[in-house]
Amino acid sequence: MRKPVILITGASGEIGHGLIENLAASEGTSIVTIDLQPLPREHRDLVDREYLGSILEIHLLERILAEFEVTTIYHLAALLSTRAEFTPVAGHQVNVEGTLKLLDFAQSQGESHGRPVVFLYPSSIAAYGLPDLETKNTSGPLSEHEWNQPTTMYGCNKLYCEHLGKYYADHYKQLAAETLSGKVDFRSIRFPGLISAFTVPSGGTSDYAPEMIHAAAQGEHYACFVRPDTRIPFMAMPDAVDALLRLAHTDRSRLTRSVYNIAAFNPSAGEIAELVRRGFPKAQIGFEPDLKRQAIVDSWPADVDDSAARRDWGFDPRYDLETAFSDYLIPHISDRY
Ligand code: AKB
Repeated sequence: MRKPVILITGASGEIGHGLIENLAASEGTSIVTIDLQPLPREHRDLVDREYLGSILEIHLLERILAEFEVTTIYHLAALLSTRAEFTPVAGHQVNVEGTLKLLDFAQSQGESHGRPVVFLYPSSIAAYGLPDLETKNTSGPLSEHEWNQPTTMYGCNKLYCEHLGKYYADHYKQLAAETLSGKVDFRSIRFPGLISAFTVPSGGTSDYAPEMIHAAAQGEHYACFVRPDTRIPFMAMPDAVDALLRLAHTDRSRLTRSVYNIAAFNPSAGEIAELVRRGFPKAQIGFEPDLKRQAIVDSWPADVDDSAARRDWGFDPRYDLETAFSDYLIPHISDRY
């Protein structure tokens, strides 16, 4: 008999950090992880098996298939938007080919144990691409289907994989004599920029917000790479982890779509700097826009419409902008440094 487990890819990254702690806290949950980087020491005891390696290594997935019965997959592994612009082919390999391998793995798992594998896929506001600032500033909160014209490799990868997931869930091998779809229960969240008190991201283009606050807490000068008026949606990490768990646990019959926007607050970079200065009065923050990274953030929406997530699965973030700083970020980050 194979042991039922939850599989997390990219488990050593930012979302994995909070997700492992939450999942491990619920009794009877067994966790298997894959990442190129080892898990932090405090997480090693929380998981049943840690595989060190790439999601592109097919023999790793075969070993997991042979040994475990995977019920749910949180596919967090990805090369983020800035990094993928420097190495687009590697970005495509990890973000698209890696996701394809995981979807195929989920299909095999579902076929072998007979139940659909719940597949959680973090997509991103990078799936959008607005043509210019005027359109961005006048189009209001975007729904999931609007302006799906990403300008980055990462955004293209995310948008395509949203479709790939739907294909596996609904149309997989649709010309075969027997019905093979329905073995992957694909559910995706388009995340805004995420800000964690415990980890600092690397390789993203929304990184200016977390970098600004972590630099201030360490007494370091920070040169923000976007203009003060730059506005995109953000969210505190605990709300992102709660959202993944809540979507994973919602009865499929309540879901009217497979891709959901979520958002919590959408401050400008200047407003973030003010809040950071309020928490850390000695913060030294300057603005030195990098025009190329600026163009990427300018193509992302100023706000998104998350009414479908609120209606279908009760998305309701705990933190707004004020409380994210006062109750979560400032106290925890101050403790950390
Ligand atoms: C990035 O900046 O690439 C990510 C994202 C917005 O998905 N944080």
